[in-house]
Amino acid sequence: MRPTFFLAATAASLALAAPAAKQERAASQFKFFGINESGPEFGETNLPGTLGTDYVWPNLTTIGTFVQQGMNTFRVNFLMERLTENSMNATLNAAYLSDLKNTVNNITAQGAYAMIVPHNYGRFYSNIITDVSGFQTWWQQLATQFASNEKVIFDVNNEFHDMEQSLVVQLNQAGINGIRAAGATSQYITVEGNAYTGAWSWVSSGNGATMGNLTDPKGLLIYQMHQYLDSDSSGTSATCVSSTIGAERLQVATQWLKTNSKKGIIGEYAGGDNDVCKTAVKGMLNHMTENSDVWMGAIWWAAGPWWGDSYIFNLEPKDGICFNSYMTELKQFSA
Ligand SMILES: *[C@@H]1O[C@H](CO)[C@@H](O)[C@H](O)[C@H]1NC(C)=O
Ligand SMILES: *[C@@H]1O[C@H](CO)[C@@H](O)[C@H](O)[C@H]1NC(C)=O
Ligand SMILES: *[C@@H]1O[C@H](CO)[C@@H](O)[C@H](O)[C@H]1NC(C)=O
Ligand SMILES: *[C@@H]1O[C@H](CO)[C@@H](O)[C@H](O)[C@H]1NC(C)=O
Ligand SMILES: CC(=O)N[C@H]1CO[C@H](CO)[C@@H](O)[C@@H]1O
Repeated sequence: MRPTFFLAATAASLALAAPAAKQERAASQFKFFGINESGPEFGETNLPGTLGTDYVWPNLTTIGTFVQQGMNTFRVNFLMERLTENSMNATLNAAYLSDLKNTVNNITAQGAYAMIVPHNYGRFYSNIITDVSGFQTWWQQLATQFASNEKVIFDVNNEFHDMEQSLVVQLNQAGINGIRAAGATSQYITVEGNAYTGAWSWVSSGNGATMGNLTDPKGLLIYQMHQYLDSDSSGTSATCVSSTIGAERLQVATQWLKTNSKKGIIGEYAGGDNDVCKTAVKGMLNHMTENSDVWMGAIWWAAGPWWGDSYIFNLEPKDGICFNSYMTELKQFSA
């Protein structure tokens, strides 16, 4: 365990050094580069749960620190059940919505993008969502709240898995339709695939054969994939398979994006605090900037006030294991 005073001092000096570092960094091809913000989706076994006990909103001062470091995209994770209790077409919960809007508006007022994502795995109260039109209504209701904020990015749902492939496609299309019907017509939308939207398995899982048919009248669709570098790509180990695994695991997805003339983003990735992972992460990001005709950005998993000292991918400035070890490297890729 690292002494806290050391982390605090380093965070402060990094913040002060930010303007100079910004000039030194290599020009990046990324449009979006940032961090997942966790907290509002915590305590998912206690619904709706209590703010401050079961869940927490991101620390906006911390987001300011990341913006100074060159990060321009924050993926704000939240739960559908806390917005619409019991039914997908329920009235939006005023307190949760207000906190979500406050978070989003603060991020976008800082000039960054706020990607909002129901962290629901295609489920509502643990049941696979089969009410496709209800899901469209749900998105239309929420997107109305953000229709005029051009720096919002809509992420239809986090990591569908173990579902009918055709249902995953239908739900994504319903999400797109609901968002556009809300009058949110200028924003990017990211769709996610089945099988936890893994980049490494994008084609073998069946996503590749079906997801390409999604349509957006505004042409602002981005395919969001996730990629961890541990043995089973689950993001549960700080050990990476090899120092080249990052670029290797994206090869097939890169080719799919090119063949189908689509854009992609890696919405979750991380590596443990060790040299093999650091090289693998850099290799992955380099592969993406070399293929910036299809890859638009990358978002680290994760920051958030409640991850704690021991979380292997914690990028929170105060106590995050990865803040000191990765921030300098990541800054080179900032958008
Ligand atoms: C947010 O972070 C700042 C600086 O890292 C800290 O001073 C502040 O106490 C935090 N706020 C909350 C509510 O935890
Ligand atoms: C809300 O959805 C339920 C099904 O989940 C449906 O029975 C009900 O009619 C809907 N209510 C409105 C106002 O749309
Ligand atoms: C964001 O919130 C922080 C913490 O409340 C505040 O200090 C800052 O001024 C806000 N920034 C903007 C752009 O609203
Ligand atoms: C579109 O759907 C058809 C069948 O419904 C399928 O054969 C085709 O491969 C799909 N194309 C893409 C790019 O997903
Ligand atoms: C890879 C990883 O850390 N996944 C975690 C993401 O966050 C949710 C809750 O927000 C956890 O349940 C996952 O384990």
